[in-house]
Amino acid sequence: MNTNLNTIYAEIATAFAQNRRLLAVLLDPDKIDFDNIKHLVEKINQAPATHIFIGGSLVFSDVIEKIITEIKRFTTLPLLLFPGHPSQIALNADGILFLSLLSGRNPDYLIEHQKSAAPLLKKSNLEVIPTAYLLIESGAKTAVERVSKTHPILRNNIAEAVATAQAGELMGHKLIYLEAGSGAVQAVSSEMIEAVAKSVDVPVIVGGGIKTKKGIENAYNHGATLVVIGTAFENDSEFFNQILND
Ligand code: 1GP
Repeated sequence: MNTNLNTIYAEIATAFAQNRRLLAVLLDPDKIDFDNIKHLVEKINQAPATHIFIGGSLVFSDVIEKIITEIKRFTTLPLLLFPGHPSQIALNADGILFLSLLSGRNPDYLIEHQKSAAPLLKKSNLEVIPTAYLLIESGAKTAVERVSKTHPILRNNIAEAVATAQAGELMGHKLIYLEAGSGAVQAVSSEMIEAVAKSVDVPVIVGGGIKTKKGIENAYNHGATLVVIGTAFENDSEFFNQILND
């Protein structure tokens, strides 16, 4: 039986209610140099980060588990799995974004992978956070699009994003994740973030292609509760120092 007390979500919901801004650093285990984890985590601790997300398209849980153990030696930030596949479930994380790719029409990412993962998650002590995951067109084909074999919601189709997010909320998802894709050419537009955030009563996460302080603030100013930064930090571990000093 999973006896988790859901403290991570409670904290996100409180931040949402109080209009506080959260920031997750996304680490891709495929790209982490194990010997450099201490340095990387120290940089995250100095950043305004409130969460660490961990996930990638290729990795398997034994590698992730080892990486998580090492990360946890150096930080107390909550560590959430952001998996692309059930094989990436590592039981030593604090929680998991239990994603449903609602923008797509591939049953594997709507229910099949979730079904495969459910028995393990029920037995685990991971905090499971049901998350409606919406892939938004961002200028070029992204890894999520390739791996999931789904089409993103068109950038200017705000009505589609709003209706999908609302359906996600009504289905019981506790977070809406607007995803442009890792390394996206264009981040999700302000108009779309604002329209979605105004149309649901759960926190909105925004990620993909955000590489500047302005981009981060823009997402918050239009209604994001949590912004995810992956590539910008991956490319430059001084990224947060720079934006703090801007
Ligand atoms: C990807 O939203 C995240 O899933 C982060 O994207 O790597 O472009 O920051 P970036």
